[in-house]
Amino acid sequence: MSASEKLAGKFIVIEGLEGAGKSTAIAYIGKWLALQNMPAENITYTREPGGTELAERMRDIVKMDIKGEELEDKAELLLMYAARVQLVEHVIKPALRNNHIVVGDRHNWSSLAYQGGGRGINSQLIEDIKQVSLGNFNADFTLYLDIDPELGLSRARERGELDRIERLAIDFFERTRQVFLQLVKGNKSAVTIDASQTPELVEKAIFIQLDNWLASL
Ligand code: Z5A
Repeated sequence: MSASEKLAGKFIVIEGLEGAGKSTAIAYIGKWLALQNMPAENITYTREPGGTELAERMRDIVKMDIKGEELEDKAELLLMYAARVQLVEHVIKPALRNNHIVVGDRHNWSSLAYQGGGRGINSQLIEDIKQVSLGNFNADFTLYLDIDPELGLSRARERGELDRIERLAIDFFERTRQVFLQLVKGNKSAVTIDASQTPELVEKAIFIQLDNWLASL
């Protein structure tokens, strides 16, 4: 079986804190897929929250500041899952059925890390919401880009104004990071990439991990 046949119908996810370099890493994954002769028209890229018209509107709500009304943590969590259900049902599952490879900028682990670790919402409650909304649907392979939150936020700051979540205190991101690290530890189909390295080294590390994963398929 060729590499592109093995990769057809698979869902790869990139996770990490802001400024970890997810957008940059996704371009490296695209480059790697081209090396595997995966036709560009058979690659679907997604981002979360977002990726459908309704999910993008939910993304706007999650990011916006409304004077005099705080978005409740549980409302934020539910919006993340509402957006995810729209994306999974309308884009990801149809693409996988069509033998596309799907490359996701964030997925379920972001909710466990940000809303669970960062906000402190009970992880069992998040698991229950995940089960109710997505069942056993999961990524086939997750690349977690690990970065010290100070460094990630300084990169994000250089790019422009910070949004509602990005302005939270550093310990929020420390807790978020710890959950990501735990999730990778407990999952055989996930790896950590040191995102504090130069872009060239990050690219190299991603290629090695993707090669290893492909060899295991
Ligand atoms: N969120 C949540 O709370 N719960 C959920 O379930 C989900 C999401 C799904 C999404 O915002 C927000 O929603 C996010 C989590 C929350 N919270 N915040 N805040 P987003 O999509 O707008 O933001 P993001 O996902 O964090 O992406 P980002 O800020 O755009 O970061 P990035 O894609 O990881 O980084 P980048 O754009 O590739 O790189 C950042 C800069 O660093 C850029 O200038 C690069 O040129 C530079 N860069 C990249 N790599 C390197 C290296 N290796 N060295 C030096 N500089 C680099």
